Amino acid sequence: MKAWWKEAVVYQVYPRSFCDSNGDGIGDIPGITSKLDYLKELGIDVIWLSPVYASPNVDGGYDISDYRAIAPEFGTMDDFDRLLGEARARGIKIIMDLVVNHTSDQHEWFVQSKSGRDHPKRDWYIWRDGFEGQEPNRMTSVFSGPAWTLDPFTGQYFLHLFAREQPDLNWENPEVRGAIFETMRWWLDKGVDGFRMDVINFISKPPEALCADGGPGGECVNGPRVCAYLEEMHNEVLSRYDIMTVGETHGITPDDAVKYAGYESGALSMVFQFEHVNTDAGPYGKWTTMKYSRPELKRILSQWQTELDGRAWGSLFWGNHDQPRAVSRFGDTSDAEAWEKSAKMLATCLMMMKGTPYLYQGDELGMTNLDIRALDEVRDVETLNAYRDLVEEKHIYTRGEMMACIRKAGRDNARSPMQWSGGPNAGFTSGTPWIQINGNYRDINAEAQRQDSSSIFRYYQKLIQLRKQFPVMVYGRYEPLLPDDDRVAAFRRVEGDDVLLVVCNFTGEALPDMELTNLLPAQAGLLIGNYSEPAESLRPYEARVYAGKSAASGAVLYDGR
Ligand code: TEU
Ligand code: CA
Repeated sequence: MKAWWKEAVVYQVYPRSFCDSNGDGIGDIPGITSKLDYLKELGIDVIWLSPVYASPNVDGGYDISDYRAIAPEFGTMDDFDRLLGEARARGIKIIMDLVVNHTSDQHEWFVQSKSGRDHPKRDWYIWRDGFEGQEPNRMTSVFSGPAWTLDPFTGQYFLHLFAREQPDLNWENPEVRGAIFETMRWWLDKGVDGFRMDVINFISKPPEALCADGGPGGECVNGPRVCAYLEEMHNEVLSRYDIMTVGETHGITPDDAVKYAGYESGALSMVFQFEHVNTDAGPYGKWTTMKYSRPELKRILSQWQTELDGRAWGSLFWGNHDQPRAVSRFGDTSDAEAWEKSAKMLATCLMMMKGTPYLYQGDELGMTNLDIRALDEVRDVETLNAYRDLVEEKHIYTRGEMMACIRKAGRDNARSPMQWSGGPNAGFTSGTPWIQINGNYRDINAEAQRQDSSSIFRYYQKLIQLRKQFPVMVYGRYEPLLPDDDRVAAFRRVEGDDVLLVVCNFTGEALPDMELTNLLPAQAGLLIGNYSEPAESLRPYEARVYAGKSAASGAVLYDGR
């Protein structure tokens, strides 16, 4: 079935780093509004807005203290309404970040919950007695250290799967669910077009994981009632609006994706899976300098395409505000040529697979990782906690080793300000930016790329236009090709007798032995590619897409014009 959100291209805005309108060094909502024409020019359909709610900002706004207020540093509710209206006037939809696995510890609900063991909101969070004067069990938080923190006033521990300033809500309590659903309706009635749901498969905790027995605790992903809660959310809220929803779901299999977002009975439009961005993890998770595995990446991408076929709609992304920059990670930044070619190749591969593509701000310019040299340049709580844990407490890494891991994998890499121009502060702010600006902004910026018809920006723009022109790019079946050749991602998209052939060279080598001719569809024309001169065989990081027909017929899908 067709749906607008299957045809859409989504662009993620991380507000703090997008555009600062008033010179306080912090990106804000009027700043986003001022860049809508830029986004329209790029051609995107939907903005995923990372949190703009009131927040003490311990975790970049993912610690919310009031779900119905805008953080003053981002603007006012009037500013938000104006953004929504101006976006709509340009045909751009906005989806909000829904962060309801946890709140901030400053949220009124938590303040009340911790005010006394008998408070009616006590049970809105997850409280346990300690075990022999220690944490209830040995469960650890995603952000290092114990997942339990003692509240000295009431003498019990509360659960936090992330920072201790992010207590987990108790979804078992129907009042909690009711309050969340009401908030969701409030935003939808205002006119937002859906939600990206933060760690939504963490909301149901297996009872064993919470045992106060001093044991190991347990995994809180894909718990026993996730589906039940999502179904309830669907009935109470989602099914009443024409919206899109995407669940952030770490640690899922394709079968889980079908449970949460299947065509038949899934509550959500789609989910994000993360397997393909975990092939460069090591014994200490993301904190390693290991390169990603090309064969693994290829296998995973292809497997998700194949396994979701006919069962669930997929989502496509190379990065987001939690991941390093795509071109630094999966491409090649060793010289200007490799940078440009590999960024365009990644864009091609992403946009040509089946699913809704999500671009992260700055990826359309090929923005790269930050060169963080000192710990006091780090802003991200996950990174700072991991440093304390792995360097200071466990002595697993030396300072220098950990700094190398941070440069490769830290979340600040994606959070440096948008590079709008080669002018002061990259055109992001007239003040002092809250986080350092990438030193390469004079070479890599929006102003320069808008003036250059062969830029990465113009290439993304063309890919997005093609997606509107060729329904096979959206709805076509995915057919893997050359499964044993790790150097390339090669596949077909097929819809009726329309065929696209996609070949992406993930290596920095020319591939003279790669035979393309026998893969070509009938009446093939080159739809898009990242080299301007034709050539027989694939060049370093070359990407090519041919459009044609499944058999020689009178019709031509694309005649090269
Ligand atoms: O991320 C969930 C999450 O698990 C991440 O912490 C991820 O594992 C890690 O950052 C990878 O480097 C979501 C948000 O996207 C993230 O920004 C929040 O910090 C987190 O939830 C808590 O709300
Ligand atoms: Ca500002």
